[in-house]
Amino acid sequence: TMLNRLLITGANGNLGREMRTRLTHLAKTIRLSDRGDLGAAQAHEELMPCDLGDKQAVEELVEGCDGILHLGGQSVEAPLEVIRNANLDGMFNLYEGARKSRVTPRIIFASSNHAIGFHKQTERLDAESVTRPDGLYGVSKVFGEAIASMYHDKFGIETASVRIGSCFPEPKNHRMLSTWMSHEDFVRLIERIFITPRLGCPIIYGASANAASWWDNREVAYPGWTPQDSSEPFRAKIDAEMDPPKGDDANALYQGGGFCADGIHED
Ligand code: NAI
Ligand code: 15L
Repeated sequence: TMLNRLLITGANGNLGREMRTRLTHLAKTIRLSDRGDLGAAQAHEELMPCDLGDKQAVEELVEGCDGILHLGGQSVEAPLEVIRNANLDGMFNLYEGARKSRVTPRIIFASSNHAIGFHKQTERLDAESVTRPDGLYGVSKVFGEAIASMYHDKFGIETASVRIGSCFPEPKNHRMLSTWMSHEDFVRLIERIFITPRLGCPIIYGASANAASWWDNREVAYPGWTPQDSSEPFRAKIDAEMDPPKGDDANALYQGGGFCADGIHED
């Protein structure tokens, strides 16, 4: 084990439930948090449910953790009020907790491709590319990356902001042939981020080794992550199940796909 206590936020979510069982080799103790009931604690687990918008609770949550996998938050488009509480206040509260904690944690922030979603699918992006959020959700991920950057420059807290593409058991449509990341590749990335001696504050695109990828991680090769999986074996199945999106469909035009065509959710 390389960590003493790893905090996983969003532990009841899609990725949180996967990572709860797949990261047990990384830490002596795994502290789990989400809003709701987290079920029964295993011997190596601590359960600390709370709302990310609750500053005092989040500061207590972070205290004593040397690693944080921050998956908690609003994970699709929503009214600003919802996004503000979970992704703006929540991110600030987490980093204030990290700054005040007796142990400075290394943090993985689950950012999203929706921070860059309005780039065309014909473009190739790297960590230097400008952000082009495709909704308030995407804007909140840009904010999160900025919080991580500021706490690194001001206080030396190290964060990897991972712009996750589509992390599901399988790619579900043609767009995801470009954006898909397997759970296994995500686990390997998390291992490398916690193992690398000096992390800094990189932005890393979270995608498997897809032939149709739009993203280039060459500038952030130093953690030594090489994704092993590829969406290509799923292409025939997707072709058989659905037509590819038509030329003027957001799913064919933009990296963020359908999020780009959605309106704003009013409060
Ligand atoms: P999810 O929606 O299944 O899980 C998010 C969890 O956060 C939920 O269990 C929810 O209860 C919790 N949460 C939401 N608001 C909260 C609050 N105010 N206080 C405490 N907990 C709160 O999302 P998923 O798919 O597991 O994604 C995890 C993270 O990765 C999210 O931050 C998401 O934005 C990001 N991400 C995921 C992608 C994917 O393909 N699954 C793609 C890009 C980013
Ligand atoms: C995300 O950011 C969402 O959290 C996830 O549910 C997917 O929609 C993913 O992006 C995607 O773009 O496929």
